[in-house]
Parts: sequence; C-alpha cells; structure tokens
Amino acid sequence: MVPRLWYVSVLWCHLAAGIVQHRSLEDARLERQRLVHKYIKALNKEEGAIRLVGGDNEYEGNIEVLHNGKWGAICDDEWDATEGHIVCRQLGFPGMRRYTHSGYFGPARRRFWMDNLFCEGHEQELVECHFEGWGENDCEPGEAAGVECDPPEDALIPEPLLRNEDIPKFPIHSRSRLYVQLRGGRERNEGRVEVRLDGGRWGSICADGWGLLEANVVCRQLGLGYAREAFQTDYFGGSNVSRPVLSGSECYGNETELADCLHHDPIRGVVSCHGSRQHVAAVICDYSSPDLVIDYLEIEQTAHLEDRPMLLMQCAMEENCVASEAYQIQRDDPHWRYRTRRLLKFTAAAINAGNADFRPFKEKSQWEWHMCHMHFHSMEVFATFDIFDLSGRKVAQGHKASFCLEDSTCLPGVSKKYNCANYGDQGISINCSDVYLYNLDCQWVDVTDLSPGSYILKIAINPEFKVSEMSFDNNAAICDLIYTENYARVQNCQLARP
Ligand SMILES: *[C@@H]1O[C@H](CO)[C@@H](O)[C@H](O)[C@H]1NC(C)=O
Ligand SMILES: *[C@@H]1O[C@H](CO)[C@@H](O)[C@H](O)[C@H]1NC(C)=O
Ligand SMILES: *[C@@H]1O[C@H](CO)[C@@H](O)[C@H](O)[C@H]1NC(C)=O
Ligand SMILES: [Ca+2]
Repeated sequence: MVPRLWYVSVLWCHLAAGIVQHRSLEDARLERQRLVHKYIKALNKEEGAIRLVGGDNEYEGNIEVLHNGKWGAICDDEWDATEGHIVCRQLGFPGMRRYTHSGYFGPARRRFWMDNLFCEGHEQELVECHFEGWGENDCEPGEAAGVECDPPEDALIPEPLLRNEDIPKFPIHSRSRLYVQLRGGRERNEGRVEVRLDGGRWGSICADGWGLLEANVVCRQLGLGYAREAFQTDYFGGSNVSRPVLSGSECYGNETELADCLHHDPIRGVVSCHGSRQHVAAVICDYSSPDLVIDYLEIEQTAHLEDRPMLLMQCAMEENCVASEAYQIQRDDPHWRYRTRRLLKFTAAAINAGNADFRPFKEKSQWEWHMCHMHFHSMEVFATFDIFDLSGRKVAQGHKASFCLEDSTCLPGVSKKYNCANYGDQGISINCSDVYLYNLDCQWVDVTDLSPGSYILKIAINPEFKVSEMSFDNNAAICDLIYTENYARVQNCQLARP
C-alpha cells in the first residue's frame, strides 16, 4: 500500500509541474485525477480496466479490456468515434484523434471480450456501454477495434524535473508481457539484453544499477543457467545497440522473470538513463556457478563473549576491527593497553554448494598484502558482521572483513586445492568450506558499548554481490542475539539475502 500511495503523490507532483503552465487549475486537477485513477486501476488489475496494444506509442493501439483478470480484445462492429472518445477519456488522454477498424494495429491477439459495443457518449468507462455479454461475439481476429488518442501533455514534461531515484518503480508482469532476448554475443549464452513490451519494439536496457542480481534473473528466464558476469557496456553490438526502452531495473534475485523485478514504468514511456546510448545492460550466462552458503549452525554453536585487553589487539586495531570508541581511548588514555574490549566471537564458515569453484573478485596481481596478519587479501569485502536493535537500527558492526580464501575443510573424497600460504591460489572448491574460527583475530563484533538486551545479529558473505553465485538468498544468517552482562546467546538463525 505504501509504495502505491507514494507513487500517486510523486505522480501528482510530476504532473502538477508540467500541466499548470498550460491550463487552468481546475482542468489540471481533473486531468491529474483521471491519470491517477487510470494508474491505480491498471495496478490493481481492476475489472473493466482498458489498455492499448500494438501501437508505436502509449496513446494508440487496439483496445483490450480486463475481465475476470484476463485481457481480451474488442470487436469493431458498430465501433465509431463515440466509443473512441470514451476510450481516450478513460485512459486519461486529452482527446481522440481517430478510431480504427479491421485490426489497424494488427490482428487481435486475445479472445474478444466485447462485440457490438454501443455507447451513448456520457459514459466514464467503456464497461458502462451496452454490448453483447462478455465473450459473446462472431468476430475474426482481423476485426480488432483501435483508437489513436491525442498525446498527453505530460509526455512533454522534460525528464530532468525528476531525479532518477525519485522515479517510482513497479513490476511489469500484471500489465504487459516483457519479452527478453540476448543480442550481439559471440555465443548464445551472452550478449546485450534486449526487451520488448506487448505491442512495443525491441530495445536495450539502461545499465544504471545493472548487476548480478538482475543478470541472474535474465539467465534464469532464458533457461541459460546463472549469470557469470553482468556488464554495463555496449561491448556486444556496438553501433547496433538500440535505444534503451527500460530503465531503473532492480531485482531481489528470486524472481523467475525480468517482468517481476522493479523498473521505471515503461508502459508510460518512462525511461531515464544517466549514461550515454552505449551504457546498456549485458550478461554472460553459464550453467556452472559457485554457490556459497553460510553455516549458521556453526555460528549458533560457537558464539560467546570474550573480554580482551587492548594490548593484544594492536593488529586488530590496525585493521579496523574494533569500535571507533577504542581509537578514542587509545588517543586519550595513557594506560589504554590495560583497558579491555568486550567481543562477541563466533566461527563463520562458507560452504561452496555450487557446481563451480568460487574465485576471488580481484586478479592475483591486485591482492593486498596485510602485514599484520601476514597474508594476502583477495576480496575487499568478503564478509560483514552487524548487530541491529529490534527496530532495525544498526548498533554495532564488525569490520568489513577481507579474508584470504582457501579450502579449510572438504567433504570426504574431495581434495583441497586452494591454499593461502606462499602466495597460493585463492578460492573455495566445490564441496569445500572456508572456515574462520572464532579464535582468529578480527573474527568478532566489538560489543563493549552495547547495553544488555535482545538484538539481531546478521552475518553475510559476498555481501556486495561482487562474485556471481547461483543464489544470494543463502549468503546471510539472520539470528536472534540475547546479550546480558554475563553471556551472549545466538539462536534461531535463518538464511537470507545479505
Ligand atoms: C550489427 O548487425 C549486423 C546484422 O545483424 C551484423 O552483421 C554486424 O556484425 C553487427 N555489428 C556489430 C558491431 O555487432
Ligand atoms: C523473494 O523474496 C522476498 C523476501 O524473502 C519475498 O518477499 C518475495 O515474495 C520473493 N519473491 C518471489 C517471486 O519468490
Ligand atoms: C558435492 O557434493 C554433492 C552432495 O554430496 C554431490 O552430489 C556432488 O557430486 C559433489 N560434487 C563434487 C564435484 O564433488
Ligand atoms: Ca549463495
């Protein structure tokens, strides 16, 4: 409910900005009301909603009407300007240019819901007119009724009036189909992503915010497995790249189709892209992919408190593994070495349950040597440890841990391959785990300043989605944390997305 209200109010401002200059306030108010009404109806998939399909833009096409949750066409018997005017008015357009017969915008693609439609002219909506019952008709697909409306004035509102992040986002699936294809690749599993709405033309996707979560959904929808890479580039197709027809794409990761993800509203023609024409979404799909799963039982079983003198934490302080208050104490208190920090310690293990090895994001040549801990870090942020209070406010965090990745333990019959020692190759093999024991330096959250109470502990691996995985829904453990002066207990962990 909240996002929809928010959308309506944003739409309200958006329209207010454009229309007031052209018309009287009263006209503008009515215009806004009609448009808002139209979008609420379409979003709710309401009985009697109508839409235009098969045209070159949003204000022309064959008419489809929604009945019992299904879209159907309208037959052109007795179709004329009276009906056309009602359609354009119901859709919120300023007027009608012409009405069309005989499938002018292509043959009907769905069953006919209405035939012999006759309106008197005062009706607000098409369903108030007379027609043979729902679905009763004697029409061929070539008899689809259509209309061309006057373009909306708000179509002329310049895009920069809205900042990109203010543009509301919606799934598309309830209002149109979204066809997806890859183009310009060397093989069928790669390319720039092209999409087409019902009745629209093929176009690219603006790359703003395009990442592995979105790319995974595209690969899944096309039956090509998982995303190995997500690109923001015109590498696939160069000069052939068409104008973006979709922008703002944002997937949660578990969607089966791109239409289920959030986007700016392409049905209203809202496409807003920061980059140039060359800034489009592309993917490489692969049937093999790693899949790290966090071992939450290990966290529950090993979590405990330790009070540690700062004297023993100099390396940890160098790597930012203590709360910022500790640095204050180090500056202000000459005896800081004898002060202690209270640490919530636990063992974290990441198991690779996928069908490909997990390899670090950075090339070996870019790994950083960490003097204190005497090993190379191959990923800037491999894990995050956070504590939230029950209202969701972050109250403590571990450092953003960059580990050395290796096969610490493997299932029986699987031999270890990756080893941090001696500048060895880093990674996690299939069916092996990288284990960070609770007694390792920095494997904790500094809780010195936490008051006793109930909290949420969240441990996440590959939290920035930098390395591709089959799923990110199993990369975080979200647990109850009970903290008293004397002990800490971690329980009820559940797998979740970082
Ligand atoms: C553009 O498309 C044409 C026809 O499909 C193809 O032959 C050509 O190689 C493409 N150009 C690029 C740069 O991909
Ligand atoms: C994806 O996961 C979120 C959060 O768990 C859930 O609310 C949503 O319904 C899921 N969507 C699908 C398509 O499964
Ligand atoms: C990994 O373990 C699973 C389950 O035990 C097994 O089916 C699979 O063959 C193993 N894969 C490899 C490469 O060891
Ligand atoms: Ca995973």
